[in-house]
Amino acid sequence: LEEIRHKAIQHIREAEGLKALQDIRVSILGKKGSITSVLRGMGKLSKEERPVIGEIANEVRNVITDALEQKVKELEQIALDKKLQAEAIDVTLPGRPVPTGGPHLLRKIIEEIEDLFIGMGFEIKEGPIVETDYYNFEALNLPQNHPARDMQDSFYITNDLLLRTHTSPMQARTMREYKGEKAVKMICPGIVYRRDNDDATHSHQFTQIEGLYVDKNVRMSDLKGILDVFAKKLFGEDREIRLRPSFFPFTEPSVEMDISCKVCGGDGCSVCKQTGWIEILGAGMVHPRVLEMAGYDPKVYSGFAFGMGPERIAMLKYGVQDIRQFYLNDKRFLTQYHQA
Ligand code: FA5
Repeated sequence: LEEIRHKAIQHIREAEGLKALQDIRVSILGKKGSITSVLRGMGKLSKEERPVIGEIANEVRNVITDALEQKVKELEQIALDKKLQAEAIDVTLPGRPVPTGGPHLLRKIIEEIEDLFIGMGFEIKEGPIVETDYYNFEALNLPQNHPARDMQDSFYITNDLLLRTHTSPMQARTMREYKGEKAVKMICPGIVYRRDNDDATHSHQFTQIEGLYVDKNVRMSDLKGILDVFAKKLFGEDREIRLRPSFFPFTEPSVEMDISCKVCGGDGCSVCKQTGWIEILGAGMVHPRVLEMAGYDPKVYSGFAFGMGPERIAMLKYGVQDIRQFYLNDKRFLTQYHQA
């Protein structure tokens, strides 16, 4: 029995897992276990020996049972410690950033311009990108075969439908909607298409923002005043604007607006060219024929309109060197401006 105890305790101490302990339990205390067979053999012993051996056997069984329980607890504790260690969370580690999107630079500049004009009482309109020949040209005083149609190389879909070449059709559409009665004060951002060859400052797909203000007594000085406020708010108080005579069939007189820029400062250095001025929009007083065709009496109403290119404006404001960057979907370019 002493030997059984001695060996059992040693085996228990060395056991490495619960399975090994179970095997030890069976081999000693099980039906065919060593202690069990000692107890079974008691019948063969003499009367005097029986109680002595019985007591020792019971004691040995208790000692082994205790040792087994103790070892089971130890192993369970080790397993728990291991698990806790594996699942430990170090709250002092830096977080892993979750990549998030952000508005496209072009969307941001359009929203900024929208906010400026909303602040001056303009409403925002949207119109169809697939436009009729009538609204894109005829309603804007550009009849069939008018040479000025060549100024805008167009993508035709059918004889009568095309991808709009500018946002100006929304002048005619909005005036029609207002039925020649109410004042119109709107801007309309949107995508336009031209068969231009792509280069650093030209894209075959780009955006424009149209502006139209029609009311009684709207004058050229109102146009100049609004554009001046717009330029200063967008680019800074030190900027100046300059209007140059130009030609559009739907405005008379027509102008192009330049904004002053440093010839080679930080912003838009290459877009600024060498003159210190850069053109950002076309504008003018709405042509009487255009008012008339849209149902407004030119003897009562007058108005101004303008059309600008937000890509060129964003290039100037954020120093973007190539207009194609807006359309390449290169995340390295786009994410630079998420905080801007
Ligand atoms: C027009 O499209 C006129 N509809 C603007 C207008 C509206 C005049 C209302 C008078 C009254 P223009 O073709 O110049 O004009 O284009 C206007 C602006 O669009 C330009 O100043 C420029 O900023 C931008 N733009 C023109 N072509 C391209 C192009 N291929 N890529 C990028 N931007 C362009």
